[in-house]
Amino acid sequence: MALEVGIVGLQSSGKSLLFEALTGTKAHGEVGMAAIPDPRLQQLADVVSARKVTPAAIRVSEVRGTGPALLGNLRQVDALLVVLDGFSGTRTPDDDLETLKLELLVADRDHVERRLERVEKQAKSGDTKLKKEVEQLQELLAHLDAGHALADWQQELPPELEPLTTKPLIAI
Ligand SMILES: Nc1nc2c(ncn2[C@@H]2O[C@H](COP(=O)(O)OP(=O)(O)OP(=O)(O)O)[C@@H](O)[C@H]2O)c(=O)[nH]1
Ligand SMILES: [Mg+2]
Repeated sequence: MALEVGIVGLQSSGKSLLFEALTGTKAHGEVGMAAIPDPRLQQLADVVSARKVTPAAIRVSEVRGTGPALLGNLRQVDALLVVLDGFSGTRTPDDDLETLKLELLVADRDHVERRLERVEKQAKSGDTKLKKEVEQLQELLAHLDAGHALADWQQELPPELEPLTTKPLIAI
């Protein structure tokens, strides 16, 4: 399966332009493929007279804003590309990065809370595994509400969780 990255950023930070530059398409708020340039590929293809050459590619998805619902679309990606406006002179990229990280944290808190609500209902059946997850999620939510990062959580995370704040983050 191809590696997948998600583009996030505040309004007018250059998300769509980066998406376009990487994928060569203008499909805003969509998913595209970015070919990984590798000069060895054509050489190899020539040696074996390959009829078809398929470069390795990265899946790129762009979300059109922040907020838990939109950011939630990126729970499957392998890394986040945070686009920061360093060109207009009207913004402070460091501050925007902090704002973005906070948005990601809020989205993860929301994610944990929703999962807790769901598992709490399911745990009424008496399933001990689910009851244990309820306890874990309650502790995790308390940890987040105390202002701690999910990445600082020392115990193992419930495997069904798909947090955003533990993903590699590349600021652009
Ligand atoms: N000079 C300069 N202009 C840029 C750069 N990146 C984006 N722009 C311009 O800034 C404007 C906003 O860029 P977009 O790529 O549309 O930004 P966006 O984050 O997709 O914006 P929204 O989808 O509205 O949130 C456009 O006019 C771009 O051409 C850059 O690196 N340098
Ligand atoms: Mg855009």
